[in-house]
Amino acid sequence: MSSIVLITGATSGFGRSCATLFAEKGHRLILNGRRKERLEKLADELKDSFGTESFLLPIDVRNQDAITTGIHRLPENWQQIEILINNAGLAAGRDYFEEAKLDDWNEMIDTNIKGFLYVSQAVSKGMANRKKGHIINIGSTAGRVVYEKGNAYCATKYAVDALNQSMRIDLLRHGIKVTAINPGAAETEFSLVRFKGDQETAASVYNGMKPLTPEDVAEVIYYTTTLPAHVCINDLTLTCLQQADSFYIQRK
Ligand code: NDP
Ligand code: 8X3
Repeated sequence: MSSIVLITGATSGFGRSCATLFAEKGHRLILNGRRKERLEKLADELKDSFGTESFLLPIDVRNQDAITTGIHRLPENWQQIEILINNAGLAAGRDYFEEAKLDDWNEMIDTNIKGFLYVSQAVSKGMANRKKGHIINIGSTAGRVVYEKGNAYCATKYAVDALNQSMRIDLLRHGIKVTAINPGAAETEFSLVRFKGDQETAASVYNGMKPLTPEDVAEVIYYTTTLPAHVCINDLTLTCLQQADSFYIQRK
């Protein structure tokens, strides 16, 4: 059955892989991200490959007015969002607590928590009215076990965990599914963004290991949407074979 799926952060990594997989499965997509040209190219590719209809929301999730209005004023035939993949996010920097840049902390908190909240609330209002929907929140192993120099990034992912639990409870009365997906290390643009374009440092994060791919994560996300109506995965952590948690990694 074809549903409308809103994916935040669809220009790269997990979001992009989810867009491809959900398109392949026949869904209609609302694609969000700041890099409009990437969204346009992706939408064209999905149209060519699968005949997918996409609606673009090239909005910074930190922009409260723009993101809220953008979601509330979707065209009539795009309003019935059934699945939200709350994925847009980033790590900025990896520094000792007393040395970290306040701008990095602000950017992560504004995106990973505040932007996440704006999108979630705008979408959940419609889902609550329709008494139907599935919200998938992308957390992290960093929201389960804190690691050295993870400070504010870990805190934002602990916040996603808390908000996931909170949404599951508050939206229970509306019959809305809420699922946290907590991936471990996955090779996307994540580390390149975290280390501000330093390719060598970004690549070293995955030295001696075969990390998750964005396609692996998309497969697991998709699986959670295929279960019978009465079954909800509330929380799911996945890592590559060589990683047990944020701390224990068996590198070759
Ligand atoms: P990428 O950097 O590849 O993708 C991040 C996506 O988020 C991009 O599409 C980016 O789009 C979007 N984004 C970032 N900031 C904003 C913003 N302000 N407004 C709208 N979109 C934004 O990284 P991943 O795919 O790895 O990361 C996706 C999520 O997964 C993040 O929440 C991350 O914390 C989490 N995660 C990542 C892991 C990993 O090891 N890779 C593991 C666990 C969790 P654009 O720049 O065009 O706006
Ligand atoms: C991303 C995984 O371990 O780099 O959330 O924090 S990690």
